[in-house]
Amino acid sequence: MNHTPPTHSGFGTLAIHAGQPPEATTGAVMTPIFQTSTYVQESPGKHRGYEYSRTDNPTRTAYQSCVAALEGAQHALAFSSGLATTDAILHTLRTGDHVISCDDVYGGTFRIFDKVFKKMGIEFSFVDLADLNQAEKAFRPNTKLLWMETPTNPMLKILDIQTLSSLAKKRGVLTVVDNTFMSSYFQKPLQLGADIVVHSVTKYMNGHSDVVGGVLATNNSQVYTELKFLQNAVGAVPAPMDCFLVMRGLKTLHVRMERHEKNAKEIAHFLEGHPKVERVIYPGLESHPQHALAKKQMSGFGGMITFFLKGDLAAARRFLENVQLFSLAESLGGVESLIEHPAIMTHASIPAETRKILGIHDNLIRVSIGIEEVSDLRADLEQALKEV
Ligand code: P1T
Repeated sequence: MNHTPPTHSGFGTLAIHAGQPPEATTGAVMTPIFQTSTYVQESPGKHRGYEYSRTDNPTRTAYQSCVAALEGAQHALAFSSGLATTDAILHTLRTGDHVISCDDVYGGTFRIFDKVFKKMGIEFSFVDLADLNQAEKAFRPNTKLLWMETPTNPMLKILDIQTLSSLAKKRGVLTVVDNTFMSSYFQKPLQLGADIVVHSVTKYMNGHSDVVGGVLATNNSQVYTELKFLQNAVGAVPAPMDCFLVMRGLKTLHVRMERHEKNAKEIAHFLEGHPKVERVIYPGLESHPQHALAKKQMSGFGGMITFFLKGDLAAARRFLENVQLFSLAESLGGVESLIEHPAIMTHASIPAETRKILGIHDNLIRVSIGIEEVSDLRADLEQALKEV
């Protein structure tokens, strides 16, 4: 029996089966956690495809194959965190190279660009890539990478992957899309022309807030070979147990994402109609300035909502201290609902001046809508808003 699903299988079938045939020696249906650092060799250099677990591990191989299938990619590589994935990609650059990044990125992504790689002589421009004019003007002769997060974190701006990728391609620049907020289920950057797609799998891909990890996928074999080399040479690989957990999480990705979205839509509408809320940003709302683009390039709107309270930092604190079911915590994309204050928490490493320009004000709240009963989530927000 051939247990490998054909590549044209539906998303849910690939999520459950891709890269995961029953284990050869025992028939175990679930891919085992190959908790080993090394592999016996018959003769020096003569082995069964595995020699050392930094280089390759069967649990990681299965997980990478599954992600590749979900992204419609030939290759995927897993890392020990989302930022370790970013680090590997930036290691393909040389001193004097230039990177264009969207201006609204996760605080940690900004930090590794601005505080780690800038020091090594890589140049960065942070640009509002939602403005195609600005995007076009940002290219320089030494531009090597175009980095975008879409939707952006935390302002949920939508960047036009297809147009931006083609602008980059014309100039021989590689495009990277951080697909963390949409997951492989709602957005397919490679099909829209991106060269590399990355995820913090810490979020929706794993979905249970019990793993920190990252992954990338590509159809460019040359890029893959270089990044595969770096995965081993730099060595920020995920442990076998984490690979197993993410793979288990992926099996329900399609089901979870549908529920995240259903709940988020309802909460976004509820917040939009609430008198203590100034403005709600959710790509699925008609009021989102790029709702049409979101509808075109995504197959769903996801579970992330950003909103402004009417009030100041004290009001925001009061609200955040009073939620009960939502956990006040960094991160997102887990089955449980999280809430946070970007200016003080996830985006503190962005300079205050820049935060102001981006709109990350003290009354800005970010929520990751989980898959609990939506009536309970709504009731919790309602009672905390009463305290403001
Ligand atoms: O935390 P890590 O797995 O290293 O991933 C970093 C990262 C990369 N890209 C995006 C879009 C992200 O949101 C993150 C991590 N973000 C959070 C921890 C957060 O709360 O926004």
